[in-house]
Amino acid sequence: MKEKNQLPRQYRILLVEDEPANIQMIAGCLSTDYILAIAKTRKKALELLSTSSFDLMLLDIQLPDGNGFEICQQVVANREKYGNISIIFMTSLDSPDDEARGLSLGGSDYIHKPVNAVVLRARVKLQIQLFRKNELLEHLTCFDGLTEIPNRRAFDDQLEKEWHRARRERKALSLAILDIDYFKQYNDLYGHPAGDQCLRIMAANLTTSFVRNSDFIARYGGEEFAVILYDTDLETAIQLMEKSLAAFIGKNIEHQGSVINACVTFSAGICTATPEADTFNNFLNTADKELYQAKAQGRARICG
Ligand code: GH3
Ligand code: MG
Ligand code: MG
Ligand code: MG
Ligand code: MG
Repeated sequence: MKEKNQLPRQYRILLVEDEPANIQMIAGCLSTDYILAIAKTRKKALELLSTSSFDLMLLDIQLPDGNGFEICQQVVANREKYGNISIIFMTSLDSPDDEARGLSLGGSDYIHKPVNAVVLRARVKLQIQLFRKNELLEHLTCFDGLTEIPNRRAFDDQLEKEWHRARRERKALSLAILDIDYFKQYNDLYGHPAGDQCLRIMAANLTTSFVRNSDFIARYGGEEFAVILYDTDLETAIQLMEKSLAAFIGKNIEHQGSVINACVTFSAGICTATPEADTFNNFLNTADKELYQAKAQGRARICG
């Protein structure tokens, strides 16, 4: 399957190895096809893992200041910090017990030293291919294929996460549900492909309207979108959404079937949860009710 809108990228490998001769041989083997970083100690490996992102780690077990099993355990237990890296052990510990241990700790492969260059290249290539497939699968699971923004599933996960974070950190959390006005008529008048294009423009407009790292936009379903604004009170959320609506109207997408305007507009309902009040279940419902109000009051507006 071809990856959409994604240029092939160079994969990054972290080599954790303390023997100069091994480093030289492995670097010679891999550095033309991959971006390679080298750590000679456990300390350096963990430091590099927490400051840059890698796709694969080739992990020696016997290191001057610790061992590879510990590194693997630490990475697997702290994925948020160290990322979704694949791990290949590469070691002279060749007992079945050690090999089984490495694999049970989360290693994807276990290579015995001395390493054969051809075998190493083949095994690394295989792990990178698996990594790529996982990446693609993750993308397909969480992103909407039409607009290339997060989908409903990703939204549900994010909302729950942000809800708990807002409680913990005692912050306000705003949620907006948006719905394109008279979109059925738009499809009827201009055709489904034009409708699809309109949805893409809507998504792109939201992407440029909400730029903070913590802002989260999603296609909620059909012609409905959702925006999660962390640490944002109702007044600010409404202001931001008004701006986004104005920018969208400014795109001037002709819509002769719209009763209110000659161009495409949207309506939005916003709800803000404060740490002490509200329950999670009411949250989405309230935003939905506000959206209904915006529609009832004439559309192309924000209610909250
Ligand atoms: P309102 O102003 O009350 O929101 O009216 P509306 O016509 O926008 O609402 P309605 O729910 O009647 O219609 C939504 C339309 O959105 C109907 C459906 O065909 C269209 N739609 C949903 N998903 C897609 C899509 O992926 N592509 C296109 N082109 N249209 C879609
Ligand atoms: Mg060693
Ligand atoms: Mg709708
Ligand atoms: Mg509807
Ligand atoms: Mg609609």
